[in-house]
Amino acid sequence: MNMMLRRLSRAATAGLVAAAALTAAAHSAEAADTLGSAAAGQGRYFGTAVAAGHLGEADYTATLDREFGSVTPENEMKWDATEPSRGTFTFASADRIVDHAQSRGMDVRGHTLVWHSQLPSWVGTLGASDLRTAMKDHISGLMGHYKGEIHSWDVVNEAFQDGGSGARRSSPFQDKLGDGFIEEAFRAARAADPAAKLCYNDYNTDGVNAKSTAVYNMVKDFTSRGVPIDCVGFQSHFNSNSPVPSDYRQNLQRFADLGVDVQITELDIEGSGSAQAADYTKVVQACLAVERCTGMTVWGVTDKYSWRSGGTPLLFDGNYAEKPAYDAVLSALGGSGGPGEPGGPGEGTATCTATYTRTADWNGGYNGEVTVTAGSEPIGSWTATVTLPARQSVSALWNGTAAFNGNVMTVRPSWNGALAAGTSTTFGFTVTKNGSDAAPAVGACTAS
Ligand code: 9MR
Repeated sequence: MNMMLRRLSRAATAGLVAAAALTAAAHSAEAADTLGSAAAGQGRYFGTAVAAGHLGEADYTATLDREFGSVTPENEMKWDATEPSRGTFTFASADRIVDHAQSRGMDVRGHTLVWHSQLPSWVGTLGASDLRTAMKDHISGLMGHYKGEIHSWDVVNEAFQDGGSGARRSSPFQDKLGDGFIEEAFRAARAADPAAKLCYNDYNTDGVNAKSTAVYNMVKDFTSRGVPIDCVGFQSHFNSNSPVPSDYRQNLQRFADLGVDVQITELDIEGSGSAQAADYTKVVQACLAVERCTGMTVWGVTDKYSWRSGGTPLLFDGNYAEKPAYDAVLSALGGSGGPGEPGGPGEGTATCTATYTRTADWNGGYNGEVTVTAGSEPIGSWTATVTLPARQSVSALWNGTAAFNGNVMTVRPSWNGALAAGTSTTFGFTVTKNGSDAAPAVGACTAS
């Protein structure tokens, strides 16, 4: 497909997905029992970094699709991945993530346009004037490809040094273009996609310190001079050397008071058990306490694929089981009864299966029915997920209660939770096709 066709089809898909997301939002207040739906109930998004290479793994995508409302490509939108040689753009891996997210009604964060790392070597060889042109071309080429499809872009990443000086970090951009490269990048980004929120993103800026104060002063300068900036990203990679700062909320608040949104963009906290859970609680509570903290992203779905996998810093273990940190985040977000929570499904050894049939069909819609059957033990309750194809929406449901996260409908019993071993119940729903006759996918049934 040539570039122009690709852009047109990307734009068409984005419009349809926006409609699907609106449908889902109308239902999201009914129950808050996944990270994404619970956060949505607080007016926030809850996202994760995603690697295209893992999307073929069923447990990975099942967890991603069930729990998260936003994705950030972990490496696929970086300069080395998208413009490995000058003027030649490669979008296949990033497209895969964006397409997956859009088909499930998830938002996408763009990461990242201008960064000293994962930068192809040709960029460093350019003289100042050529480098300026190349930077602007990279921004317009990458943002243009996804125009209208990205809720926030990390325009510039990690431009400040660690330590007490608050100085800029050496990079081809800093060394050849000077401090002004950041402003130039933001202006080029606004022109390339006026609908995207434009963020500055960094680490070790989570508490009040010399580095965060240097970023703060830059943002203050930008807002006072009308340089386009909408948000600041706080990566929030924590461990025992870099714990959750006690002034985290105050730091987020001082940036918000400059008139920009704040986002937690790459959250992970090394550790385990209740200590890790308590630290995650602090982070979620800090974001919820700051009105302009619009959402949180954890830096990966499962510990086994984390960049710090040895430190087990995420919410799902290597087998996709919810960790105490998961329960803590869900609870801090106001959710309850999530999979694996006390009293929720996924506890104990009871099992169930779910099968789907279409029981009625007409031009604009159809009725679906899911049969839930208990395994060899009696069950007290069950949960089944139904993933709707793009464009379809549910207009009615019976013999169950539904919560929506994007296109994923999580159904729990209304009166029909308890089943003797080997017996079945059904729930049904009416779908508006909106031009798509595809069948929904019924995911794993969990029993408790
Ligand atoms: O998680 C990313 C890892 O897979 C890459 O190897 C690494 C290369 O620099 O980048 C990691 O993501 C980084 C992010 O892009 C920017 N902030 C720090 C993240 C962790 O290193």
